[in-house]
Amino acid sequence: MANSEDEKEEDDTEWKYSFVDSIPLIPAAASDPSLNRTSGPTPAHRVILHFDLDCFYAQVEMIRNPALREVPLGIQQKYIIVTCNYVARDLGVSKLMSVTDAKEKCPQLVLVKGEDLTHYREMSYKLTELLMSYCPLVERLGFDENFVDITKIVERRLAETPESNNFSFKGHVYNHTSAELEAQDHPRLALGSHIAAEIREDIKGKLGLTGCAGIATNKLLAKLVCGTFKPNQQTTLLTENIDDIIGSLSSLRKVPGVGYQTSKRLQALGLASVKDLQLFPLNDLAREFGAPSAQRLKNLALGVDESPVTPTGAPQSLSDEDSFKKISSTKEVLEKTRELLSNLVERMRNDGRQPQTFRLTIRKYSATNKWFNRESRQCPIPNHVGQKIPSESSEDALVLLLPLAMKLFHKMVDSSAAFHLTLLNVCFSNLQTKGAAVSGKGSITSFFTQSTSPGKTQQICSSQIQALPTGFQHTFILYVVCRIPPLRTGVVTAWIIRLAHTA
Ligand code: TTP
Ligand code: MG
Repeated sequence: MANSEDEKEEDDTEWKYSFVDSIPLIPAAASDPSLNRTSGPTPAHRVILHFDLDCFYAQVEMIRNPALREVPLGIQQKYIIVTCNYVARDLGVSKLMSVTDAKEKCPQLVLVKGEDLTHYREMSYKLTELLMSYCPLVERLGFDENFVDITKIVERRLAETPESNNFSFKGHVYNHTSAELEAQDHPRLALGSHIAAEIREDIKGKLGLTGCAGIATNKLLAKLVCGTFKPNQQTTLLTENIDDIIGSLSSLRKVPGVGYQTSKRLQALGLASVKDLQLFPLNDLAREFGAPSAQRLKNLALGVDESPVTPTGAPQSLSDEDSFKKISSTKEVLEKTRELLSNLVERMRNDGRQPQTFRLTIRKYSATNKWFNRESRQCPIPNHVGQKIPSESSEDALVLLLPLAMKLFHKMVDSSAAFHLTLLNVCFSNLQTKGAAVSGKGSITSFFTQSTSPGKTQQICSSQIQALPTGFQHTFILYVVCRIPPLRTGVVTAWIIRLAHTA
């Protein structure tokens, strides 16, 4: 049953990992047979978000081909529609319908094969990575769901909020039409709803994806409330409505955490509804499932979930990107790449792992395909450069990475002709923990750092530059440039561009 998600073991069934598989039994609950909702270490002050993207595979396909947005779209795996867009849902198609039934319901349904998960997986990790830029406590659940524990962010905001503040909720509040009155009594959840809205907006802005969010005091409740209003909406669950939402579940199988096998065993005990489970004696339940699982089931039936948001593990790549109306000169590309790389190197340094591969992605302007017109080139990161990234000399790494980036750029863009870019993305992948990478010798950067100090670099004369090994000259100049304020780099930029171009 228990089978936690492991990124290193990601495979084509990753979306399948369900809540029941991802939550370990809680030993503390086992030793405390009371059913008290406030027992255990869970503070009622936790604020947990659950994100679930709308019609995920279909959204990815609609981003890749915007023409699909307006038509009923089904994603087909073998003979099943694994998901469909909301246009198709309005016409009676539903998830997991057979292709035959779906075509019968909606003859104009457009089908896209969804067996190759590459794009879905890529987008899935991008989402988790984006969430992790808010806070490290992000737990993946399948491809398109994530829990985020934002308690600390909320506490910080609360501390900064003046006492006179009038709290309000963003989005829906479960079982409430007008939530203004409750907001003062639930400042944390109210703030949580604002943070959820900000994050959803960011997901839309950066990845072009819409989704739902649930805001509650634990994972179980956040997941339950998340789907109350779909698509592209969010709902907050107040503690006084926990019984309502649990009571609304039509069967035990609807309780996140109760899988198929468990529900069969409960059925065999004569339990059909959530109410049945709530009332069933714990001791009898323990005889069938053992004390820890029995307590866990009882807790779930009461909306109690003390399990922490357990970070799924570091992503397999880190990237940063920016989109813009127009970049059409190599100088702008260099400046933007430098800015992005600087942030990324900093994040990579905090991460502590050493990337082995660098990828540059660009998006060329296209009037017809605004979102998914991307092109990438990648190259290995020389070990002496990679080693610098998670170290104190990460700035030096930046200097060495810029020419690599520009070289990749020139592979994709003929800069002697006019070009129009709308996005740049820099990415480190193949991340290895310290010691795993081959140790490098003779780092050109260490040569620079030994022979120059930042203050002195601007005084280096051209003969010294020319004395450097061919191919490292441009690197050295970039090293200098990165140490002087951006506004003063203009003069040498043209030179650097030429050097990077020929590298
Ligand atoms: P879901 O989140 O269940 O569905 P969804 O995101 O498509 O739609 P919703 O708006 O209702 O959230 O699953 C996420 C993706 O997982 C889905 O896009 C396709 C894939 N999937 C399968 O491959 N097989 C399945 O049986 C299910 C349910 C989903
Ligand atoms: Mg979804």
